[in-house]
Amino acid sequence: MANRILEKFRGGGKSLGIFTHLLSAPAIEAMAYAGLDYVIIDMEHSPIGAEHAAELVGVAERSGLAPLVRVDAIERSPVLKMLDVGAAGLIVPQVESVEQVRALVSYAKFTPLGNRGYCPSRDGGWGLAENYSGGMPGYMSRANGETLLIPQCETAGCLEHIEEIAAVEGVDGIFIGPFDLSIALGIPGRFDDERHMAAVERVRLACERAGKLCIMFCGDGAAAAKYFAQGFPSVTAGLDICVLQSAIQGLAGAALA
Ligand code: 3PY
Ligand code: MG
Repeated sequence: MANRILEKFRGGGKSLGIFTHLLSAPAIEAMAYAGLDYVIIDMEHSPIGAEHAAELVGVAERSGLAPLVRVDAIERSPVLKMLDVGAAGLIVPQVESVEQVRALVSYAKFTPLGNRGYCPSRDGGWGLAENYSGGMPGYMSRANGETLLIPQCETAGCLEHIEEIAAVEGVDGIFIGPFDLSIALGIPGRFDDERHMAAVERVRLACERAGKLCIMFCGDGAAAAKYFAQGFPSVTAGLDICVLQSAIQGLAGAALA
């Protein structure tokens, strides 16, 4: 299935996504009608496990949203499992070093880029999906080109080496985690601080120079519009449970005013 975030990036377009912590199939289906390109199933900051995440990958895909998964460790097992079940891309948190990024490439990309292990899996329709039409070599090279490996920049180590990390072959983009980045900079939650804004722009430029996708996370549509205007090709705007909460708070406020 077409990877909407990648297609938009290659075409010079903007893509918009959201994190899900509701972990609900109907919620993902409902979001697909609302004009988003992708959903990030969050294994880092939610209790979701691999089996449930795999089901939601299928739900998102059938609804027309590119299913991204944020894994919860820089390890072979979660990377391989989520790619095998058909994630269109992986976001990897708390990356600190170029060495960790090279290890991730070896887990996530087939040879010649890496050392991803192979077994017939849902991702290739167990050998019968469209992306398997060129047989095993065709599937492997398509998976390498179309499945996104996206480390997060949210630690001091990653920021310090961001130009080198963004340029690593096999890295498809960088996802900025503004909360953890602000903690790393010693200014928790101060996204308007010049040091935070400079770090964010540094990551964006590193990606632009390397020809890689750069995804910014923020809390709402107005902030997303600002980041698109700054030149980000993709923005993840919010967390579905917070969007729901804020809509209900608005409703209650209007009803009880
Ligand atoms: C951060 O802001 O630290 C993130 O990882 C976004 O979820
Ligand atoms: Mg984070």
